[in-house]
Amino acid sequence: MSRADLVEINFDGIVGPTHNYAGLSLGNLASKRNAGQTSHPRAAALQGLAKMRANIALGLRQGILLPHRRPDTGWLDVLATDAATPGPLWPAATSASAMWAANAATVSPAPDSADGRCHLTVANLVTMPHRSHEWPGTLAQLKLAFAHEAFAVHGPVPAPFGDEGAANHMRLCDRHDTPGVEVFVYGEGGGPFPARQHLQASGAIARRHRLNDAMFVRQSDEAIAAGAFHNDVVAVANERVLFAHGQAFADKARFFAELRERLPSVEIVEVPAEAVSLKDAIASYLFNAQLVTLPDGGGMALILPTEAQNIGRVWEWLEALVAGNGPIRRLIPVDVRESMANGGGPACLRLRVVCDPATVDPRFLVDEAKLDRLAAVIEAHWPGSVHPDQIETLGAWPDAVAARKTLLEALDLSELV
Ligand code: SUG
Repeated sequence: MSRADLVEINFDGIVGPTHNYAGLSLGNLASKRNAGQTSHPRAAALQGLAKMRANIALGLRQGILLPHRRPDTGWLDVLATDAATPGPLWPAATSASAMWAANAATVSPAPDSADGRCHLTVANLVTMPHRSHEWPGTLAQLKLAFAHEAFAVHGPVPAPFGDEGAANHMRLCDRHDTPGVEVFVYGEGGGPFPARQHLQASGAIARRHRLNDAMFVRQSDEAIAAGAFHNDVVAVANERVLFAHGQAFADKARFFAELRERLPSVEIVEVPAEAVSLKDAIASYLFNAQLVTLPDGGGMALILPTEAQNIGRVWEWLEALVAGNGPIRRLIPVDVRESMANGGGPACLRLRVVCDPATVDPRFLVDEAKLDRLAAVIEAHWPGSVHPDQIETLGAWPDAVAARKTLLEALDLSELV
């Protein structure tokens, strides 16, 4: 069974005007390392747009998700004793973390579901306070973008079961439009850093999405301890290819054997720890790549952060990989340095949805001309730089709120204000 109208669309989160380095994410080494640095929201958003342009030029379909209203004064009103006076909760209320769209939702395309609909469950992101208040803003967008009856958009899995969306979910299939095996990767607590994805949450999503074929795979404790706060820092899948670090999973022998049984055509490209250590994998973010199928039989390409070129051992390994006869034929480095400094590579910035583009609200789809319009708004209204110490002084930050409003107006999406 295949449906030729179904294609993969990458929905990238646009970096909001409040993008800053407040060091909020325990277990995310880049976020801790860069805490207190000056960020550049305008450059960050433009880097994101440049990545989208490059993907459109490759012949890929592109969508967007919008920044949320930050600071989230509604959230502060509930939590802070004096919501008008900046205090310790302000950095968490001000974070532009919704840019990492891989954490927006878990998406199960129509061919995988018993009811033939594409299911989306918004991620609750309960583990990190600064991300725990993203889901209402994300859900509002998903309900608009995917209002067509081809989709079923679900609310979050209830707390305390942590769910971080597509960052811990991989889909393996012969082609995007054929039924796939959905792999949910969860962590167990007990290590130095929190395990953000809980098995109970993954199980609930698989049931709710009425999946015909789902697997639950434990992330290795070493990976979490080394800084892989999401599975997409050490593994990525596309169609029949799984590209993963040798230490990504707790019991890889069992996982790989079972996967081969369920999808005999699967090709597992494993990077052994002897070639690239977990430390180098996390420093270079080579797995936080968009592994995409190029149109017209061009094979697959890895769209990875330029940081992957900075570690000789990593880049040499990748060059040897594409020189061989495997399914991954091209390496395409992209500069998303501002997002990387908070632990978000090219893959973190996008949410993949396999669907018929005609069923998506066109306001969430972009082409070159629309990206030009968005770039003009960002150039004119996004701050050039922000230091986290300014967050207190900026308080309710009316300029940031107004900047986002201008962007929404440019997209005819004022109902999200
Ligand atoms: O949740 N960083 C994000 C990065 C998310 C990356 N996404 C994926 N791997 N899919 C996080 O840790 C840092 C914010 C700060 O420190 O200011 C932050 O939230």
